[in-house]
Amino acid sequence: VEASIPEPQREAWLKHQVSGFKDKDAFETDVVRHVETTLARSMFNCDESAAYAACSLAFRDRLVLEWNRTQQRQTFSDSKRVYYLSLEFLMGRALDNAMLNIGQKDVAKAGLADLGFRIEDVIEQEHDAALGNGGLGRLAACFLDSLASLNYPAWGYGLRYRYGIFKQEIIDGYQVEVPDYWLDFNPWEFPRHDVTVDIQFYGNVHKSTDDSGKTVAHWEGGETVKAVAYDVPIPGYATPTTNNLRLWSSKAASGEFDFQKFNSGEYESSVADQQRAETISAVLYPNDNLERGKELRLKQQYFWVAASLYDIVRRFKKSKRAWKEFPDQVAIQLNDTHPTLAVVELQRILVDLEGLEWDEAWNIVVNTFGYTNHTVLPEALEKWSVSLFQHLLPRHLQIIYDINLFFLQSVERAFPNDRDLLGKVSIIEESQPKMVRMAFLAIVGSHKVNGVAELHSDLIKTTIFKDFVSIFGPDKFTNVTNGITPRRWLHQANPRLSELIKTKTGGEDFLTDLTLLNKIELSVNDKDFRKEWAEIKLANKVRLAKHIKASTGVTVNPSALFDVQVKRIHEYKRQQLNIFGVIHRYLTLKALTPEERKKQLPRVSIFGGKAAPGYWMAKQIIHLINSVGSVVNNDKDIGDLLKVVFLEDYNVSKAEIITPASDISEHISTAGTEASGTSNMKFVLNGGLIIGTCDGANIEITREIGENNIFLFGNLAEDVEDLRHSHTYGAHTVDPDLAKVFEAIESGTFGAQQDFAGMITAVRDHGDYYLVSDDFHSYIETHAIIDEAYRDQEGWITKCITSVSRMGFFSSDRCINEYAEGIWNIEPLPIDKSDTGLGKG
Ligand code: CR1
Repeated sequence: VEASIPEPQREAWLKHQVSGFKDKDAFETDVVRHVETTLARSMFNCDESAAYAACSLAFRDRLVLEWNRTQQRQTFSDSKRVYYLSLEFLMGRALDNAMLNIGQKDVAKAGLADLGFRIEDVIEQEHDAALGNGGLGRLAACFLDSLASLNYPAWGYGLRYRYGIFKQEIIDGYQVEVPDYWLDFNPWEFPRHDVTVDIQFYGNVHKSTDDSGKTVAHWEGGETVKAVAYDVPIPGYATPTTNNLRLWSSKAASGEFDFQKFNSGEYESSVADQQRAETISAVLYPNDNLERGKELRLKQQYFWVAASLYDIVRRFKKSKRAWKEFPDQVAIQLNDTHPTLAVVELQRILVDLEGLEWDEAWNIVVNTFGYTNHTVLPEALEKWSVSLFQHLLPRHLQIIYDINLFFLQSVERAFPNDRDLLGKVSIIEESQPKMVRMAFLAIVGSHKVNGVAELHSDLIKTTIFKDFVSIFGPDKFTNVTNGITPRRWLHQANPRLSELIKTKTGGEDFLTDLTLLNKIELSVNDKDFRKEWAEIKLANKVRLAKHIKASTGVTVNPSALFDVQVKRIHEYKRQQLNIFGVIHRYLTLKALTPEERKKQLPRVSIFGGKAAPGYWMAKQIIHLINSVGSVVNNDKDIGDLLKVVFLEDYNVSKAEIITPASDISEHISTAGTEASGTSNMKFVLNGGLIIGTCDGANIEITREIGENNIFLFGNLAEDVEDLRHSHTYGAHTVDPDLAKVFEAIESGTFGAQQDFAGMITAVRDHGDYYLVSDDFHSYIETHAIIDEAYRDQEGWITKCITSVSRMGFFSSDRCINEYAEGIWNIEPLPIDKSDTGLGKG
């Protein structure tokens, strides 16, 4: 605190302390000032994007004050902090969220109107911060919202990608990827050019003996890259607490470029180093639930982990505490295995740089880390080749070998004569080439391992991590069922429903204690309430219908049943099952007489989601959905009875429009494959029902809302293995209704049949790994039940209201409190309203 202002001068600071706008006028003053000074524009050239910029800057000013105060408060209180390490933060837009969390959206709305703008149009100007792929990244964003809202001292650490997840365009029915350069204007980040860390790669290790005879390892040579911090304020809801998300950006360590080379005329190569360094944080890998083992990805991971740990350790060292107190001050959560190198890096810092004994250091490490597993899919479990490690991080490889040695020795002591076991749990897989198993390293290096829904947490204990349960005992393994923030996913996305709920729960407290939702169940028979409920759903559907028209050109009838599946495209999520079902519906309608058709219930099948650029089958699925759409949507026999649309570029801000507008949404993964799912929670919270398999959080949603309020179908996780075995490779008899669907595709009904051959062969000839045929009949029958249930509108609304009232459990606040108590051992930091944040001196 050398830069601290001395006591006598502090009065002047307090006198001039900037305060947030108190009313509409003050807000307008700030906006006009930002337009005229910060943006150097005027009322004669202020468009919506300038209004967005100025409005954001006005809110940012407010946010920054609370942010500074929060940081000072947390520093002075010296309490334990949690650090959430995630390679993905799928934040979406920030302005609307800031206005709502601060509680000044009404002020902004009125102020913007005075100045000539509609707040909705201003909000629309913002580019999504899309630094993530799907559920894992959005979960991290919901967690940040809850951590701040609950006043926990917490930081997020991630990478500041220059390009987030690509923008998806649909051209002639095919996905085309376009780079998403989102940093043109980003008022929500603060570059900290004074907060930098030098990160080392490659080089070699030599060992020496110090005066006391101890061996010391030195990692030398190689190349250095600079990490620069960019900070993003994270406002809590209805609290001044504003936490920090720190994102690292890579830069060449040695200035801008090589002057010597430049002066000698080698212009191109003079910038090569700079470009190589900047490549590290240039782009987010666009894979969801898939790892590809690319060197640059490992570089990203180490770059981010090393910078974050340096920062965390630097902060701890300022407290002058003894090292053994580190886990009392610091909890670090590993969001999947992506940051697992942090375990090794902390051990390296403690042993190589700080001179601690191995065992003492290791104790600290294990007590500091917790690891969350998000998937059991084998293709998503990270493994890195030993040779890549040797090349890129030679000292870390040695430490991994030592960690493994000591671990295996302890296993051997506990389970003598079990050679087999040693091979099974070794962090090093004795394959060709040898691989480092990151999940095993994360387990060994953490004091708690958790799954993200009950079924998933049970599955990891009985399948992929089974042997570790025998070794460490069952208490190390726990469950924390995922949650979502009701601020963004109800209050922000569905303001009218939020208002209506408020009238029945007695104020806005349900947004901080979601269990209060149960009060609306008392109004389930209240006529006016039900009427208003139905009106809101319809209005949300009208809004989505407009979006569909604008983005696809297709006109849909808002009173049709909206059937939605939006999520990353993946075979395990089974969009193919959905589109095969849609084709079945189409064929059935075609076979009816015009008279019979009139009795059918109109449906709109809405799809959205990105395919990883290299995922051929996922791209084929998108193409089939679009091809079916162009046939069905133009079939005069069908009219409004069936429409099929694919919404381009599904992202967080589009989810905010889509989620409140669904009647039924699809969560239909092969049982045992979807760890949790979180959009299932969002849809139910917004008064939509779901069709789902007994998978992930669907099971707990059923338990909470009751099985009459959910449409479950399909085989159970426990039967999946046997079913897979029973499929005869090469000649699998498919379900007869599905066979008819295949016939239609193969006869060219939806365009060139060879375009979709892969999807059919996967089921018919390649063993149907995802059980599409096994579940098809049950899927079709369940959709027929849904049609019937929807005809009974009164019964349907009762189901919706009842379900919403019972969704309290799925708040990310509940989830974060469970982590805080069961894994991190941290407490919220109470807010003293009179606190100036300047501390006591
Ligand atoms: C899972 O597939 C889960 C999220 C968040 C995903 C999804 O079911 O809801 O994590 N897993 O826990 C993942 O991305 C790499 O693994």
